[in-house]
Amino acid sequence: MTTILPAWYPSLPRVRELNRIGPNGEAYRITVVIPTRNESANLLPVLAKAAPYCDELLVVDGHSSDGTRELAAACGARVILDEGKGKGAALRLAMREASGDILVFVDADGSHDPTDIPALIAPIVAGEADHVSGSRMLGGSDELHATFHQFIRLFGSQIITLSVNYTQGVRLTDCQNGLRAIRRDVALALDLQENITTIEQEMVIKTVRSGYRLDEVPTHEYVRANGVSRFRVKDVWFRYVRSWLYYLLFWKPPQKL
Ligand SMILES: Nc1nc2c(ncn2[C@@H]2O[C@H](COP(=O)(O)OP(=O)(O)OP(=O)(O)O)[C@@H](O)[C@H]2O)c(=O)[nH]1
Ligand SMILES: [Mg+2]
Repeated sequence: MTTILPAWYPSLPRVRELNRIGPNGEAYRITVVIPTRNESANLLPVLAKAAPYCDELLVVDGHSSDGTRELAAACGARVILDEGKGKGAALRLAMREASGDILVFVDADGSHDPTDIPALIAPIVAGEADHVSGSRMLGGSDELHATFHQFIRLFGSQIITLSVNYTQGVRLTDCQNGLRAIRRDVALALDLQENITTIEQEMVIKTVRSGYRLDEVPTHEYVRANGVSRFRVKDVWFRYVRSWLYYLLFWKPPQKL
């Protein structure tokens, strides 16, 4: 992959301590998927830090009007346009389009640290997990604790996590994080349906209920680098509650691979 970075940008070494060879000698191709919607002010360091850890840098863009796509392409990323339905639909498109065996999802707003990628993929490469979620409860968050709105988000998220733990016999700490890695064949087998950020809990619940192995690693969440969050609980709470209850109680797991 050719990465063109501005002359002033500090050069980064190519792939470092990233083991992509499994116990039986199988080599995994890694695709980092970065969903973007008007993130030109934040994208460059995310691309630069993620590039050394992957074979394919796939930016899936939500019809940005601020030059995000042009910037991503100039940095050597492969850029695709989503269907205009939201982040969940964008990730589902990227799952179909990606060429990697392991997909790593990293937000473009600076909330996630791409240097967590080796820790996220290690259990999959070792054959010990099919899906690994970053956990803000284990790694800390600068975004979840300060305001009443953040408290409501955290409270709702914890209720969902507890319900998954006690109905499925697991001990998860974070069902909503956007930072995660998953085997591509498993992601496709989950037959994901959500169009917005409810896709995170859909992925977690379907992984557990289908009998795939879900692991968590501590990852820290940072405040978005530039711009303001568009997430409003009042606009989406109903979709979170509906998808949570549907996938946990009514959805029937497909045949496991
Ligand atoms: N392709 C695509 N990406 C999106 C879309 N909506 C948001 N994103 C990206 O998805 C990532 C997470 O976005 P959100 O969590 O919805 O928004 P946010 O403003 O970061 O809000 P917080 O959850 O508070 O951090 C960011 O990189 C966004 O640019 C969309 O419709 N399409
Ligand atoms: Mg964010």
